[in-house]
Amino acid sequence: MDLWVFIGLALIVVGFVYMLAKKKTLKYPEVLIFGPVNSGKTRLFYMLSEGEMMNTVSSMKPNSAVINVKDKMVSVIDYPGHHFYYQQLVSKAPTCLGMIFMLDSTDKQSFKKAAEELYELMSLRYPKEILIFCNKQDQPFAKKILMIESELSTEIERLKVVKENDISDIKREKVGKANERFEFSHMQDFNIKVEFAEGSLVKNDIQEIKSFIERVSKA
Ligand SMILES: Nc1nc2c(ncn2[C@@H]2O[C@H](COP(=O)(O)OP(=O)(O)OP(=O)(O)O)[C@@H](O)[C@H]2O)c(=O)[nH]1
Ligand SMILES: [Mg+2]
Repeated sequence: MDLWVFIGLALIVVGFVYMLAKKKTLKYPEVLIFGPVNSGKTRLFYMLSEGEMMNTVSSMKPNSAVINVKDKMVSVIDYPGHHFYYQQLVSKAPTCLGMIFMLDSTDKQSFKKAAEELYELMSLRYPKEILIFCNKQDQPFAKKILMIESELSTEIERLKVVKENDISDIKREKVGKANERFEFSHMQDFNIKVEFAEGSLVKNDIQEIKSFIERVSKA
């Protein structure tokens, strides 16, 4: 083979390997998906990253993928709902663009734990953008968005009273307004925006999630 052809080919191969390595190490702004076990996080992850509707099983580790959002590259990370992964999520929270907090609207038992995790996150003051998605609205016993918001607010109000009187709890920032019943909109005073949406992944109802990702990616 002609020497120059060989050098040319070698340069192309080196360039290709370099670009692959760079793509792997490039860090894109992140959108986190969290929430209780079985709420639909991984199903959503595959809808966003592969555009595929698939049945999923309980995750053993986080999934991540880079997606193109209106010509911006964004990394989407889906954490298993087990509390074990909560600390990993918290370490990403200060730098992420936003978080999608998935709920199974039929699983009332999971709301208490969800409220505790939301309370903790809000007391840490990150993430600044949270979308609480009330999933599985195709199911006959799914609770509606207003009912879920009210139940979460009641539980957070209870936590607010308990934790504010806990003198060992010194690092925690205040959640909500003093002397007022907790409402998610109060978090705007601390520059935290919490939105609610409802839908069903099996019915491909993810427009509000996509709009949320687009909006936070623009920032
Ligand atoms: N009926 C119904 N089922 C859904 C919906 N979204 C997800 N599922 C199903 O719920 C089950 C759990 O979904 P996953 O996405 O695996 O749940 P997950 O939140 O990732 O769960 P963990 O990884 O265990 O934390 C799967 O069988 C999904 O197909 C929905 O909108 N309606
Ligand atoms: Mg999962």
